[in-house]
Amino acid sequence: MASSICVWAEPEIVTLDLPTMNCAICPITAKKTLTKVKGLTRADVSYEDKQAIVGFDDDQINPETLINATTEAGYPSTVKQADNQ
Ligand SMILES: [Cu+2]
Repeated sequence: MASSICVWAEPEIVTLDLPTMNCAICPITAKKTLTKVKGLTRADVSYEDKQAIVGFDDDQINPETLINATTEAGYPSTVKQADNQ
């Protein structure tokens, strides 16, 4: 579970809140935007939850890169604290 000290090049996963997604097309647009980001390994965007589960290679990008990408597409996002659910 705890992976704060991780020597493996294993992809990070963050959940982004995308509160401005307001129709069924939004997650498609958001996903398209995210998948253009180099280093992205996964993008599951849920309109129902207004969030995106995003995997990325933290050698190449960081959550801020992802936030910037969605914000540029019109969906300002924040990292949801993933302590548990
Ligand atoms: Cu929309």
